[in-house]
Amino acid sequence: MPIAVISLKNIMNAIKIDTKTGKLENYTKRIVRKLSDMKEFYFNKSVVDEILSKNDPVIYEVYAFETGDSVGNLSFATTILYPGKIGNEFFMTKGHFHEKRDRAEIYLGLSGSGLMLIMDDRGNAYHVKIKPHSVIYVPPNHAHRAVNTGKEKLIFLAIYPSDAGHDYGTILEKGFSKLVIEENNSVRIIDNPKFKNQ
Ligand code: PAN
Ligand code: ZN
Repeated sequence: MPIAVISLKNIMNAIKIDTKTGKLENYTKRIVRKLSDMKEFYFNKSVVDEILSKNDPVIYEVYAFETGDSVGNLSFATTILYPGKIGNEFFMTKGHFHEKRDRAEIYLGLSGSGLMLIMDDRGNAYHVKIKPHSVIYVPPNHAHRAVNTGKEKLIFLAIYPSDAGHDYGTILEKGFSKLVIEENNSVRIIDNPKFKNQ
């Protein structure tokens, strides 16, 4: 509970986002995800190993303002997803279902361009473009992953119930049913041959 009390005190003033850098004022948690933190999430393991033998690029950063995990509260976070590819697969977030599956979420694009993959628990997936001023609704019971298909940083704000939680394990085990790749200089969304539908 102390976290909720401190956070609510902090939130009695508006919180600024620097839309150029994606930094959120007064954040309570910062996460930096490097390739080594998410190497199992990319399709081509040998390309991952080859890159990691030379360097360990930052794929994305998150600045979160979390208000504890009590029911009824909302938390929010900015994500700065860098441009780049692992082989032909664009830089992306790990992606997750919410631990409490029925918790929905809203994304708001702030800078750059990319897309959100949204998938139900049977692997049925669709995508929505994310760019400045676009609002994306992630329905309950759907996994979600952001992909940077552009040349600039992709920056967005996510707003989610504070008790939602993140289940990365299911994605680690089964993967996403779609991959977002570059082919002949264009963005393609293809079926993931490694997706496990069980
Ligand atoms: C977002 C994500 C954020 C990072 O705030 O947590 O973009 O992606 P991963 O959590 O998949 O690493 C969100 O969806 N929160 O619920
Ligand atoms: Zn989420």
